[in-house]
Amino acid sequence: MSIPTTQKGVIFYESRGKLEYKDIPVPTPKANELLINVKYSGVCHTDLHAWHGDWPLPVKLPLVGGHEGAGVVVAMGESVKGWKIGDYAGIKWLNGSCMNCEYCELGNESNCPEADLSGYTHDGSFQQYATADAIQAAKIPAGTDLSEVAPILCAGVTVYKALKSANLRAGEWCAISGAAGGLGSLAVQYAKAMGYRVVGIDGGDEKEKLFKSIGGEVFVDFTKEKDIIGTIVKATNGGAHGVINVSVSEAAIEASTKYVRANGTSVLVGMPAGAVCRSDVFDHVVKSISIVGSYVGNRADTREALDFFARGLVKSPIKVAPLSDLPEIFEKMEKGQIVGRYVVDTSN
Ligand code: 8ID
Ligand code: ZN
Ligand code: ZN
Repeated sequence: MSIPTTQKGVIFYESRGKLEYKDIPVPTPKANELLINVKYSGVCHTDLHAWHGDWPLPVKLPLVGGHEGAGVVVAMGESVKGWKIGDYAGIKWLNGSCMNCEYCELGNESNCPEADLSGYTHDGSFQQYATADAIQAAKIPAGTDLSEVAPILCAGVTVYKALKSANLRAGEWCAISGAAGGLGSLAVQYAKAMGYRVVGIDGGDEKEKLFKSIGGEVFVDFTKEKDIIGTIVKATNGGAHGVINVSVSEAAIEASTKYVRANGTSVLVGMPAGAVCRSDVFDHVVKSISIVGSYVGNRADTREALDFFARGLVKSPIKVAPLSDLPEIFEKMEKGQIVGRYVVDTSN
């Protein structure tokens, strides 16, 4: 297979700088890395946070973003085991970790102090050829639709792990705040497949339509409903047993601490810039609620999340656009106008 020396990619040189679609060099895989010909990449809100410089963790500059890349292995370093040329592979947020620290030892690799992050500290999937640590790269079964599987690699894995962190039992109520966005639209489906009843919070008729079409039971429109907390408590007969916070809103996160049921868990996933989670201490104690953070997932979570997808229990509500459209996709995302997930096709 002949590998070119240059390729198309979207790169930016400074925070909020121009997103340039242009020819850039094809990277060379290190001894432990795969070179993946990326066919499709999901566009996650994290990519927008990275471009904005929203978080206290510095990004590599210049940067090629993207961390939901699905493609084909075209080359590999000399110490790679368990992969062959032509295999389908996925690029995840966690590109690689040390595999030696106390966190890695227990399978909590995303918490590794040396975590290397695709589209953040390591050039990611908004290019035609990207490198990925062979240990962390996701194995995608042959024959999988690469455009549809792309969002599973971050959004799917993340919400699946977050749902596990909510410790719910079948038949219990799960609230999903941001239910028709990229993560939310997958969270609704994983929650259903895991046996939970779903109440979703998001804004607008198109988002309500998507939510209902993927199995959501009760929709609360935050742009219209004045009493979001009261409505959820009533609909769930006492509050949601668990909440998955995937909106990019500090106010929505605070509300989740109020409509969660006694002994329930509010899981923090979305990370609005500079946000603080406020919870009334009296209620927190008397209702004995838990507020927990959840950060992507490990290799087992990835395998399991992909398995739900492969069995058809979870479908990706995607819109495919050319990679060169990334600036317009970011603009829509900033305005909260995306229903489901955009996936970019790297061939144009
Ligand atoms: O591992 C992690 N913790 C992780 C992994 C991946 C992504 C965290 N994230 C974070 C992202 O960085 C981002 O902060 O999760 C957040 C959501 O990512 P996304 O799903 O990719 O974003 P989106 O597609 O823009 O969806 C956000 C949804 O929230 C709704 C919007 O309408 C949109 O549908 N929303 C907003 I903004 N305000 C809301 C509100 N007040 C709201 N929904 C309900 N109430
Ligand atoms: Zn992501
Ligand atoms: Zn480590």
